[in-house]
Amino acid sequence: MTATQVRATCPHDCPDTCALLVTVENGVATEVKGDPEHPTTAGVLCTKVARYVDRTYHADRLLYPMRRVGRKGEGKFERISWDEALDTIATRLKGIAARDPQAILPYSYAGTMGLVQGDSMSLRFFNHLGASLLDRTICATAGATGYKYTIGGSMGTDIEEFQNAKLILIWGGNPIASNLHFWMRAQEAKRRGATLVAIDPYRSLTAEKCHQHIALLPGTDAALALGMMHVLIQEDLLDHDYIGKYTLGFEDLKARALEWTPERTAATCGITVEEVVALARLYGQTAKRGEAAAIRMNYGLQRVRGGGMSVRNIACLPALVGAWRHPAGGVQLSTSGTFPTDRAALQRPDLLKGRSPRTINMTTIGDDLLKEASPEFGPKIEAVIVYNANPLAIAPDSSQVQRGFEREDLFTVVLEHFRTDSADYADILLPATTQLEHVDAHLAYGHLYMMANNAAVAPVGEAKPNTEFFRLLAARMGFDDPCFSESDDQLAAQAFNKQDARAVHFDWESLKRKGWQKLNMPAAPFAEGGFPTPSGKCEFYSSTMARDGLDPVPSYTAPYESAASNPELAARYPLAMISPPARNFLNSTFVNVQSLRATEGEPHLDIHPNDAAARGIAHGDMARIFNDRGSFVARARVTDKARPGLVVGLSIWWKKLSSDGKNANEVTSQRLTDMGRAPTFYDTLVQVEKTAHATRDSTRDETL
Ligand SMILES: Nc1nc2c(c(=O)[nH]1)N[C@H]1C(S)=C(S)[C@@H](COP(=O)(O)OP(=O)(O)OC[C@H]3O[C@@H](n4cnc5c(=O)[nH]c(N)nc54)[C@H](O)[C@@H]3O)O[C@H]1N2
Ligand SMILES: Nc1nc2c(c(=O)[nH]1)N[C@H]1C(S)=C(S)[C@@H](COP(=O)(O)OP(=O)(O)OC[C@H]3O[C@@H](n4cnc5c(=O)[nH]c(N)nc54)[C@H](O)[C@@H]3O)O[C@H]1N2
Ligand code: SF4
Ligand SMILES: [Mo]
Repeated sequence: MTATQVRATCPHDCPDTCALLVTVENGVATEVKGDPEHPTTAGVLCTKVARYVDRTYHADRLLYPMRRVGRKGEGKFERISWDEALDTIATRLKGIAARDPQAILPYSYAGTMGLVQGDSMSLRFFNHLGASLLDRTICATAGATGYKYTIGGSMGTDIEEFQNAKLILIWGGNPIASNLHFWMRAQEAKRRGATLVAIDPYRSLTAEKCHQHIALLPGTDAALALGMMHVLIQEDLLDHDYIGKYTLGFEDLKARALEWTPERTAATCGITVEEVVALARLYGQTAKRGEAAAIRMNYGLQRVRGGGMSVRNIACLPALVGAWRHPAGGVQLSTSGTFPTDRAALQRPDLLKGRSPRTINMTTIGDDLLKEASPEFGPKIEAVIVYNANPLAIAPDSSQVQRGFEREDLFTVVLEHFRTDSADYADILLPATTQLEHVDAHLAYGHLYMMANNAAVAPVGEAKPNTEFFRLLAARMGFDDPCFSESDDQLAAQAFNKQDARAVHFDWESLKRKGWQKLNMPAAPFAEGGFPTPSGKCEFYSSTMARDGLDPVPSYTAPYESAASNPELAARYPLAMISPPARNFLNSTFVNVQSLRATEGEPHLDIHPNDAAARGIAHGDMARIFNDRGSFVARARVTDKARPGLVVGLSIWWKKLSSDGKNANEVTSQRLTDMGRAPTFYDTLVQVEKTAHATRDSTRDETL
């Protein structure tokens, strides 16, 4: 028996984008390990992907195309051939496109982060067709927009520097669950004497292990940052030289920050005055001593009405204290903007040939699927092609999403590995390859390496890569542009723009051999300014924001759903609910891997002892969580990890693997953030009551 090792890349929507080594014996993958030589992976994988072989060869993998024979959502299918599947899809899409191709909608997100299997051939197809465009907002656009206004693009402190920081604010993130390799660096910093502070309404796994935890109310981070600015200014913990040379609009910022006394900040955030003052001093004094003060800002704080502004305000802090001067100082939100990705080559927007189709926001898919044709909306959506996404589980206001996908006149195609909640609504369900079975090129949003993924094994069953499905469908539709015959390797070779100094050394063949290659980037990117904003400075005042109709100076907007903004609603639904990722799932991926699901157990709701007692709820009781949009049940865990007034339902469960066939998105809303048109998952008021609802045995192996 000969074992070979194949270089691969973790495809999941996780900042770490680990380098993998796949052991293959007789054509079968037997082990997936972290590459010990890749500096950020350092030979370590999370528990989820350490089980990637189990997921790949899972008994429930979709192996061949199927046609729905039951009701929508019922999950009854019969096997058909690829020819029949492609012919059926092509015939339906041609008929719709003859009336208006905008009635066809792609729905995709980051099931794989690959630049090839993500959106390359697929968007060539939809651009050529003239289908509706999809606004891919479900995760990161609020913060990305707020950060861009301030810093100029998604770039910041290199993860490989964080172990040298003396202070790390872990702001709105839970890296033990969602950014493990950053956490390894933070722990190294801690061993070297750094102070770690978690800013999070919930005492997460990470907050528990930090020196300090500031449990503010959800959605109030923008206010906390303003309060910190106030103290930094009042106590002159500023880097005047840095501010003078490399920032714009300090006087405007100062005037605004002076309105945010520690008292006002503390009252807004639901914390103490001392916490505000001490945090600002710790941050400002660390930088003043010339030591590295770093912020790892993440996604948890963005999923509220003011999420974009929260990110913007926090992104102003390093420039005020000159933290960017140190390679280990500054802030990291996402590194994705550091990569010179050549999306135009991959996605070919020129195939639109001057047409500008309407854009549908993936966050409001619930409402949009139910809209009739109108001059403002355009044609009714008649077909949805779902790939790399599970909208029935992950999109907000889930019962509305379900009503949309239930429409008898909607034609739905789903490409998947498994029969997910969304797959159950497919008219045609197609088997897709996993990362071990296809080729891809990757960027990362938590480190600075270009990554390659080689196919380790042949496709399982009749599974095909996303690219191949769109190639075959393009041929069936009669699209004859040569771009539809490019191979996955040809696509991958166009992933990065070699004209850009950061990627001049990019060569696909050598990247495939090596597995990874770091971008050319200076260690402290903004030590001497050089921000990619219109002014080249860190913009405390942003004229772009003024032009976009936004407050050009850091400000605070209360959540849509809070006692401060909507007392009437808060009287009926007094508890704020957040539903951040569970450690053993990746969004809704892996929920069907029995060993991982067993570790999470079943859907839980963490509730503070006071809030539980007021409702007669004891630890282990079943709770019903509800508001005007819907309800779901979960088992109560009475714990002070949730601050008073907050309940936490770690997510994202498959609905059909929950006892009531529902999940946390029953109660989340389709309202959008202040910037970036993003969802407000963590801006949700609910009421909770004890219920007798029986629970299923979640350790039971499911036949899906
Ligand atoms: N294991 C695992 N890893 C993942 C994922 C997963 O599902 N599972 N998902 C991946 C994806 S797609 C993403 S986007 C990231 C998300 O991962 P993170 O960026 O870590 O974001 P979240 O998990 O949404 O939230 C992190 C923390 O923010 C807190 N939080 C909630 N609301 C607020 C608030 O208003 N202010 C502040 N300061 N904190 C708040 C939550 O309590 C939570 O502990 O993780 C990626 N990695
Ligand atoms: N309540 C609540 N809702 C949330 C969040 C939250 O924190 N709370 N987080 C939000 C965030 S941050 C995000 S990013 C979204 C995530 O939403 P999605 O991107 O939809 O993530 P997943 O649920 O993991 O679904 C991805 C699907 O793609 C499939 N897939 C993987 N690889 C391939 C492939 O190569 N081809 C095909 N065809 N399919 C593939 C997987 O099997 C999986 O079912 O969820 C959002 N929803
Ligand atoms: S999910 Fe994240 S931590 Fe786990 S292997 Fe993939 S990239 Fe690494
Ligand atoms: Mo995300």
